[in-house]
Amino acid sequence: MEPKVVATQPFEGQRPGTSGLRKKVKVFHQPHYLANFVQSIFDSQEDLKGGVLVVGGDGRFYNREAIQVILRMAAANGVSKVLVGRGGILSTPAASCIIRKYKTQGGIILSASHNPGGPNGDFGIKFNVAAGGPAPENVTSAIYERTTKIDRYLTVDAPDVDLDRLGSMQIDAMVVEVIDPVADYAQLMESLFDFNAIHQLFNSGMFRMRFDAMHAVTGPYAVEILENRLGAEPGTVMNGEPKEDFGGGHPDPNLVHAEALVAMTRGMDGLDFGAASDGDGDRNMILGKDFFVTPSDSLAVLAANAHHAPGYKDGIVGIARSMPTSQAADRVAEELGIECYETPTGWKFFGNLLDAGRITLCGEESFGTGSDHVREKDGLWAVLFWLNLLAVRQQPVGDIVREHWRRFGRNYYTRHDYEGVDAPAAEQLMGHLRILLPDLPRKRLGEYQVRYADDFAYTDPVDGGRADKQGIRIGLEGGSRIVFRLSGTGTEGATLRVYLESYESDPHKIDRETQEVMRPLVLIARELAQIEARTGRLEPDVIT
Ligand code: VG1
Ligand code: CO
Repeated sequence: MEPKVVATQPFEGQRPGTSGLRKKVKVFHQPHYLANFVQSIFDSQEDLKGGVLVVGGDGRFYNREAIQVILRMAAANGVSKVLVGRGGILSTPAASCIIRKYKTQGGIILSASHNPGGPNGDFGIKFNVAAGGPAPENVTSAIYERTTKIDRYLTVDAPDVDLDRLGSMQIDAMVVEVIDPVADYAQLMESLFDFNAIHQLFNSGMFRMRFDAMHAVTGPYAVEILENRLGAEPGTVMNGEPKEDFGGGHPDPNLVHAEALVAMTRGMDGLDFGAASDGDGDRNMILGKDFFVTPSDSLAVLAANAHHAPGYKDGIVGIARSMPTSQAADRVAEELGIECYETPTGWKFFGNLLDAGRITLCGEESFGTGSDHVREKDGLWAVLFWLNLLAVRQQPVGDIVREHWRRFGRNYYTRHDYEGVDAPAAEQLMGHLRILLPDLPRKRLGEYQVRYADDFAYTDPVDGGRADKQGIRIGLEGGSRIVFRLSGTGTEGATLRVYLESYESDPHKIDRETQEVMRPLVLIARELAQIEARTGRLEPDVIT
């Protein structure tokens, strides 16, 4: 059948952000909006013609409809086969796993991650390349360029595909194979971690945990892996049923949005282990009894203990962390005698380092941890890594982390987010900081002498690609830092993120309360950026 050519006009603002194109559902609902972006992927990625494409999403509102649009357009654009998760479901790391395992030409992932869903919530779409990772800058730029000139898209007249039935179907010449979204991923996890040891831990009767899937995509993955394969008691997975609106919640696994889980780990009867994942399953939060593991520490602890997990028994070759992530991992890398890379925010910057075999582990302060097993951060992977560690070391979470601090020192860390700030005001605030930069290195801020101050720029060591203006970085004596950047994933106004870090090497001073330790730095950051005057905000909306 001849494809149908539909005339269209460019929409403004289809430039992918930190992780794909994210907008309100209402924006995506405009006629042609989604189709324009999808056609721009096909027009700029020639390998997809005659190739195989993976499609799936986090199950949020508009997921199923969007998949039907994409399937018809894929058929019209000459894709030979699409692998789609049953029910339209694929967690972000599972999609990456499937792209790699079946050597496909790429994938389209539908998600706005931790942003709320539902008719008034957010939707998102991103393209992942054949290596399995988020499209690098040159690819997202090519897609964006195309969206600014697009005047037609291709589709076919075909009925909806039954996404709930496993097996193969056709749309014209294209095969659509509906696959089990969990099986390949679960198999990969079994190959990396000691499932017997974790099984014994659950069987011991001495270990209590809950995993909060936050009514998002990881529910089916967590039930299959934790309860069915590892023998955790039924009910270990809470909020395990994916819902289009995430049960009205904010599927963001942090101390604020996973409050109920956090409460279960506190006090006399607190759980030994609590964990949560986000909308699309790539983030993780790790909790012990009365203990919160900051994501930056989690990366450092996993790096220092990687040899305990079968998949990493020969050690790790290098580590990378995003710029605002604390420098805790750097100290581990130094001791292990391996490279540590500092990259801009966003998982796409880890892809080349992973592909080139320069790093094994990588992570971000925003509850993202991962390795070379896929090309996305991976929530359940991190949870299993911790479980493997707990099973081998037979110590509580808090003891493992405290021991780590005694050995490497502690990087006290906190992030303050000011959400929904007036966008021009936020830009001006950043502009103001940029003006201050040249003079800062000779200044004292409070008790601290400034060591360096810059607007972070990155040159990819593998392909030489440049990324400028990635955030204001102010290094203080003694290893403390203040970082300012604007979010690239929000859909309303601007979000200002202030990242603060303070290093303590004295083993007697590693058990202090984080916000208390950070107070002087918080005040310096507020004053320097004139946060109250410029945004009208006295306090941040979210502190993690
Ligand atoms: C945020 C995080 C960043 C993460 C990105 C995508 O981006 O800070 O570290 O990679 O979200 O994560 P930003 O630009 O809003 O700071 V996810 O789980 O939303 O795909
Ligand atoms: Co996510």
